[in-house]
Amino acid sequence: MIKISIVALSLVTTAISASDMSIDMTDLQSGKSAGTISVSQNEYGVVFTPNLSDLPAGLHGFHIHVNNSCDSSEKDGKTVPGGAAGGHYDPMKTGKHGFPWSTDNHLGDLPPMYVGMDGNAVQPVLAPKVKLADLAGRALMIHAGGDNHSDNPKALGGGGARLVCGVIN
Ligand SMILES: [Cu+2]
Ligand SMILES: [Zn+2]
Repeated sequence: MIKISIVALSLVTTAISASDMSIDMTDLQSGKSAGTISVSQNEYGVVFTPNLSDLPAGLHGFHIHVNNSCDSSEKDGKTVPGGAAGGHYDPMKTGKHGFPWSTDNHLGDLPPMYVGMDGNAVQPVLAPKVKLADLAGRALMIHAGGDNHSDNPKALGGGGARLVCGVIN
């Protein structure tokens, strides 16, 4: 009887430690908190569970960007909010934006983030190719526009400006 309880307890402990990395997300315009995204791994991939508010309703491009920074950068004399996060995480050097479940594109290409009419994002996103180990030292980025998972007609899914960002330590 005692042995069974110990096994049960260790299963619970494992379940907790494999989940609940929480990432603080910042609104790049205001510099204020937009909420958090908690991250966990299961047999199907990594699940990103947002708890975000005050965002424009609709679908937003959502990616892992390569650098562990949400700072602005300068491009052609203009300030780019979140620019220091760099491009989409692409360890295989594919140079291509695509679907979250195909292998010939950026590993950082995630399914889009859905924001409800109330401006809140609570719907979890499942990324089938990603492992927790891919996340450390990167940034999570939510874009102003959607994502067609292609470089046409616009590069990187066409999501445009960087809206919300969080560093993953
Ligand atoms: Cu992005
Ligand atoms: Zn991409």
